[in-house]
Formats: sequence, C-alpha cells, structure tokens
Amino acid sequence: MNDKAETTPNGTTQEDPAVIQMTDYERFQFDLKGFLVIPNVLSDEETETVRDHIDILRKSPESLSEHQRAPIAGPAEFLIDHPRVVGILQALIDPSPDRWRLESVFMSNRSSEDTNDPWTPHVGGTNLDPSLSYRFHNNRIYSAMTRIVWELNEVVKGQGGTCLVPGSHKANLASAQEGNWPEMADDPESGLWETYGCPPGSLVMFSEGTRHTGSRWTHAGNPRCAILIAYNHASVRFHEPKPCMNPVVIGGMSEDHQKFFKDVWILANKR
Ligand SMILES: O=C(O)CCC(=O)C(=O)O
Repeated sequence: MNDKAETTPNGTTQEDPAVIQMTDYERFQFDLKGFLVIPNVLSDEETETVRDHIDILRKSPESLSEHQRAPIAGPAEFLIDHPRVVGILQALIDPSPDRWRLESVFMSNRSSEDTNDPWTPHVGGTNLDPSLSYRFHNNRIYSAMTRIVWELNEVVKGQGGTCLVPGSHKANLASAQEGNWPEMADDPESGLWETYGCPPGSLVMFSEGTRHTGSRWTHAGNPRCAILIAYNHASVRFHEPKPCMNPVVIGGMSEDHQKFFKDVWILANKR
C-alpha cells in the first residue's frame, strides 16, 4: 500500500491516516474513462490469504464455519473496508460512511478450458436509473453503484480481464437503458474496448454505468481468480440479495463490517 493523497476529494487537507485517499490524477482518470486499475494494492501475503480462502470456499465449503462461507468472509473480510476502498468510496459515492452500502459480491473463476463465452456487454450511456447514475458536480464525482474487482492472479492484457468502453458511463447519443446502443460498438474488434493487465493483488474499479463485459480467459495454467464487489449509495439498491451474504455470514463479521450491509435508507426516524 502506498500513494499519498494530493488533496482529499472534499478539498480539505485533513487526512485520516487509516484511509488511502484517491489522488487528483486518479479521480481525473476515473472521471474520464469510468474505470481505473490500481496495481499491487494487496501485499503478497494478503493476496495469498484471500486466494486460499477462495480456493477452500470453491472446493470444500463444508470445511469452513458457516459464517465464513462467502468470498469476503473470514480471512477475506478485511477487503470490505480496505484503506484503499474507503478512500474510493469517500471520493466516488459519498464522504460519509453512513451513505455507503455493500450490495453484492461474486467470485469470477475463469480458465482457458472454459467453453462458454462470457462476452455479454451491458449498461452504458447517461443513465437515469439511480443505481447506475454517474454525475459530476462542484468538483465531486457522484457515482452510484461502484464495482471493486480484486484480481488475485496475474492478469495479462488481452487474455481475459474485464473489458470496458472508456467514457461510456457518460455517453450521450446511445443508452443501453433505452436499448439503442449500437451493435457494431459491441464487436470486440470495434476499437472502442479497453482492458488491462495487472499483477496479483491489484484493484480494478469501475462505475457500473460504464459499458463492460467479461471476456474469454486464454492464459493457460493461470486461471482468473477475482472477487467482484458492488458498493452503492445507501439510498438505492440494484441487486437482489445474494444467498451467500446471509444473516449467518454477516452476523459473523466485525461490527464495523456489518454496517456495510445496512438496509436501504438514510434518515433515521427519531420521532
Ligand atoms: O467478469 C467480468 O470480467 C465482468 C463482470 C461483469 O460483467 C459485471 O461486474 O457486471
């Protein structure tokens, strides 16, 4: 973990030492493209710990206590509010933790032997759905659903990482929501798609409103091992609750982590 902040997203100079703020240049890139890759966020040891947890969860979930049977439970729980993630949520969703929710999580394990093609582009275009909205106002980004992908194995560029269309989170002349996204733009060879390579333990973040898709994993002997987490603003929910994030799993987490699974509301009724 590194990166000192240039300024905080709120324009203040105060920094919580437990948070790694996004730099101005990172915010610039995210706003421009709708996504950003931050290499080497986890140490080798942290990456291995999470990868081992995923491995057990996939191969012998019954060997884990019930409350650890989720990709971000047990030894992987620390990912929920990793200092890098907290800085991102503050900069992109809201400065206040009361206004964030963690609404969905899944694992992506793809290998060169898979026969199904994950190429299924979705979303894109200025989006009026509150969950997929992306706005910029008064020098602040307001991204609703924001995806954090933890890549736990090496990703070689062009061999299967998530593909995205830069800038599509604010495209004006087409909208997936309205069903008029040009078919030719979805061709993998359209020249509009971008992807990435990164070492194990890297973080990929994107506004869910950015057009994106999985792609065939072609790196033999090095399968994809990734955890994809969706954070959202506390006032909206997009995903149906996932069975793996059940009361037993959430109840086994630290109090601070449990707060991420709050219900969809902001104002407490004190009367
Ligand atoms: O698995 C991937 O690379 C893409 C994931 C995806 O499509 C999504 O998060 O909605």
